[in-house]
Amino acid sequence: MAEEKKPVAIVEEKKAKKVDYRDMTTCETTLQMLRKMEADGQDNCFTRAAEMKPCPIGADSACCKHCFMGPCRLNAKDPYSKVGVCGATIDTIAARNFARNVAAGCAAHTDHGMGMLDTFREVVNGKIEHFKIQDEKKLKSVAESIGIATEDREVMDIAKDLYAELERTYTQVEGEIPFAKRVPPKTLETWRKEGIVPRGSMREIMEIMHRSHMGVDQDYENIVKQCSRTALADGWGGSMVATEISDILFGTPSPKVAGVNMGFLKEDQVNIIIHGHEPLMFEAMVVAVNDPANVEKAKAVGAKGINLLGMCCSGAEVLGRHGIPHAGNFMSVEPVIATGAVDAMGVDVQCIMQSLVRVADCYGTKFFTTNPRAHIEGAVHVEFHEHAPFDAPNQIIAMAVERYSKRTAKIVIPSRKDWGVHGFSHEYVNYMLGGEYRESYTPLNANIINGKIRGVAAVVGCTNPRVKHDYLHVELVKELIKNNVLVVQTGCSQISLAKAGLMRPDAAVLAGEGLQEVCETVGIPPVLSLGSCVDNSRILMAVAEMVKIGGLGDKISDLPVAGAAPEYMSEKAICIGQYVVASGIYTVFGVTFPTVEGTKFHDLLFNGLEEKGFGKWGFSNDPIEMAYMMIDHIDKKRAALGISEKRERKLFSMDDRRTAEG
Ligand code: NFS
Ligand code: SF4
Repeated sequence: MAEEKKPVAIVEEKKAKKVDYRDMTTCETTLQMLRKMEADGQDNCFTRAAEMKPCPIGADSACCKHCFMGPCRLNAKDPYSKVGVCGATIDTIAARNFARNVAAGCAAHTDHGMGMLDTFREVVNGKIEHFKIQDEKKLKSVAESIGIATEDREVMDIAKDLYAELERTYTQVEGEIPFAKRVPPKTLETWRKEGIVPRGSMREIMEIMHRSHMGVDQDYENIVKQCSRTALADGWGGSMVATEISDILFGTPSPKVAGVNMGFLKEDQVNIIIHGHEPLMFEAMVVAVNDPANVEKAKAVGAKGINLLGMCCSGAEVLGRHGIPHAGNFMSVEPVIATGAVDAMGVDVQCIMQSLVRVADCYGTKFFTTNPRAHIEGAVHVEFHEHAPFDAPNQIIAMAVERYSKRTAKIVIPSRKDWGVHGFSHEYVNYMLGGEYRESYTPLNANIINGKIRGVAAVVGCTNPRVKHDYLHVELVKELIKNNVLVVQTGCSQISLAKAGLMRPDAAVLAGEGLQEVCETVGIPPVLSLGSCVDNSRILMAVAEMVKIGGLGDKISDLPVAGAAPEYMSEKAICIGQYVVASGIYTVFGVTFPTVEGTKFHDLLFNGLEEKGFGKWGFSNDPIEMAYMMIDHIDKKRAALGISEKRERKLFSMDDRRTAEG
């Protein structure tokens, strides 16, 4: 174990800026802890966001630092009045910046997926014994979906072939990624025509980095093609592999009642939070906290037991897979430490704020990095090794127990606990609608055609201190279900809605009449929680299935569906948005969008892509407006399918709403 380093002292002395926290979050436990942080003189991402106004030129993506003749700043108010030193136009500059966001987002998801595949290989080769193939049914169905024979074959033989085939998702230099076989043929045809079927993610990321280098691709339309190709290598590639391998190794989620919020911390237990994205260490931790030897250690210092909670995306995965409680989404990670009740926090990769080292130091929480790719200055590094998966968890537990025995920080645990149903997978949706012997999406399509369900919306993504935390997610989803739109969710967004109680079956009363009837008949909430951000691949599988079942067109872009990430912050979200758009789905983002309105690049993303047979981007910061943008789109698709007449209720547009509100 590395020696404990002192946290960096950059902001130690600075007093947190005074702000009204009620304007910043609708999450009452986060609010309570933000106030505590203020009283304790601690800054947090909300106060830092208030102090550091975003650079307006950067926010519009009107600057370039791709070479050292610059950096070059263009004028977003008059975007064609200037060019960079090399002559690059606003369209080239913004498209190249966007391309690099996509590249980083794709790299994050595909590296995660490749890590899962590495573990799978070692399991298949017999070099890792602690993890096993737990879901043989899933293994077979994934293998069959990409043309691997399964009949009368040994599980391990199928698994070996599956490994070899899926490795191509990353390393292949020519041809199409394996999961392209899952794409509805007409959608795939559009991709082929545009030349954007991904080869392998390494190749696509390499090429996009090359093409966005100074002086290479300087045609925004051509750059956007490579953005789509790279992003698709994430959605139908790296992310899909991450989801499928996780299901094969740890089990495909099925619904279970589970808890969300800070109230699940326990004062009389050793509290451990795992925060990050890869499920491997978390899975080992689930076993380790139940190991009698570890429980004994906790009891020996007077604790009643060990209480394990998740945060962010890996938390969302184990919430659905094992019912492990979830402490909160991205904006709640600093506040949860301020409870003083977190004895240890272990993190791996992605969305880990560097500030956590300092916050943990202030409240006495032991803070560990665990992944060789992600050390943080000042944190203790306890590396997780999948060949000896309990070593790191056991060390973290030991340190957490020690901290419990020496707790000095004042402990304030907010009382709020929210319950809901989590763990819907694409397979479970199939089963719940059709039953075990006739698993099918047919009832979903039928209810869309008969108008009880108007359409399906995926509401996903981060939380962001630049907008009111949880507010956009919750208001958007409420408006959607009120209008009979079934909502599916992943990532931090689903935690916002879980806290608002929308993942309980009785939340169906908030839905429109048709959706309510379907929810009550099937026994589901109107908002389905699907897992982490890589599990957006479950949404892709669901829409592919809807096309396959028939009656709703022959490509994804025909479906009455829409997507949104109202409070996004990460480059991964941009990549997700681009693969969802390239797959054929209208996708609306909030916060800010890295383009200048009125430029050709902006117009391509927001209009032109749809004309080429893809989805398109949309933007709004008003959740109600966002809802009606999505509903209007869903209605447009219904009309094109000739099923709009089945609905009696008239479309309630933004103008109607404004009139109604007087
Ligand atoms: Ni998605 Fe997960 Fe949350 Fe955003 Fe970060 S945790 S991968 S990026 S902030 S939803
Ligand atoms: Fe400026 Fe062109 Fe260099 Fe970008 S690539 S920094 S626009 S000179």
